[in-house]
Amino acid sequence: MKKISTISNELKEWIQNTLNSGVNPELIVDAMIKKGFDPRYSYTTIFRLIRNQTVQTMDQQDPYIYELPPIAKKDSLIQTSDHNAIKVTLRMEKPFILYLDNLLSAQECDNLISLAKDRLRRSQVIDSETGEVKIVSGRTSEGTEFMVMENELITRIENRIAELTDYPINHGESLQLLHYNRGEEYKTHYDFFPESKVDASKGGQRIATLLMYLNDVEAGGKTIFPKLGLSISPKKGSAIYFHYGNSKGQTDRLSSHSSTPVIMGEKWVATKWIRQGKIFE
Ligand code: PD2
Ligand code: ZN
Repeated sequence: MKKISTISNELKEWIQNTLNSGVNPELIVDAMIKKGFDPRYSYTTIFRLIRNQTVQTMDQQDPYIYELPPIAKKDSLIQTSDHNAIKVTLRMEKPFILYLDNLLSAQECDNLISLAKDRLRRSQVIDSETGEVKIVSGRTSEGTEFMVMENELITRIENRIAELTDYPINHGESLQLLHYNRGEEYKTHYDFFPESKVDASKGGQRIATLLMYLNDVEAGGKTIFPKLGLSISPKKGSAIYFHYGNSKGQTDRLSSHSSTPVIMGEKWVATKWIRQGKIFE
């Protein structure tokens, strides 16, 4: 079988981050060879990355074209029919990011946590190369999901998110709840799918994330955007909205983000991923 001798941008970034975290380069070369990469190509690629030399990738895409999402036209105090004091406390344009205070009430946060507590299981990730769903060491949290409109609380929150973002409920995936104990983290990743895994019959690409903080974390557990130098500390009831997909089907690589290890206390978040099109009728 012919050996692979090109890498994707995503794999290149993963190798770079892994090298930066101090992993032995030989181990990375071995892993590449096991995955079917040409041995000579694997060694050369790693040497070039260590020496900060250019490595061509197969999917060097055109520059991302920024389009403002519907939420961008809202002002600094946002009202929805059931909740009237969502406050925009930070706004970034490229990529488009909002930090929203008071999206959920303290009672809603507590109720979400108690509903999730009995159904937690180890979180999985989508492999950015293959699209496969799997358990990995880079995501050590536990989580669960609520079906769209599963109960009165979920429906109320989903209606609020739809009004806030101007994307109807059926563009939203099921709400995910994540729980991180001390030491747990979610390493740098993108929320969008690899292009080959975008399924037009299921709403297509993910274009935005709303990440809601359900408790205050004593230390650690920040959401960071390493390419932007942006770091957000969880505050109960607040949320960040970030947008990374445009109408041309492009995705914004500046949106890579992570959750740093919890140092003291625990961390609870709820994530709503929004897709370009309808997931259901
Ligand atoms: O818990 C977080 O801060 C976090 C960070 C990055 C959650 C997600 N990504 C996610 O759910 O995609
Ligand atoms: Zn994420």
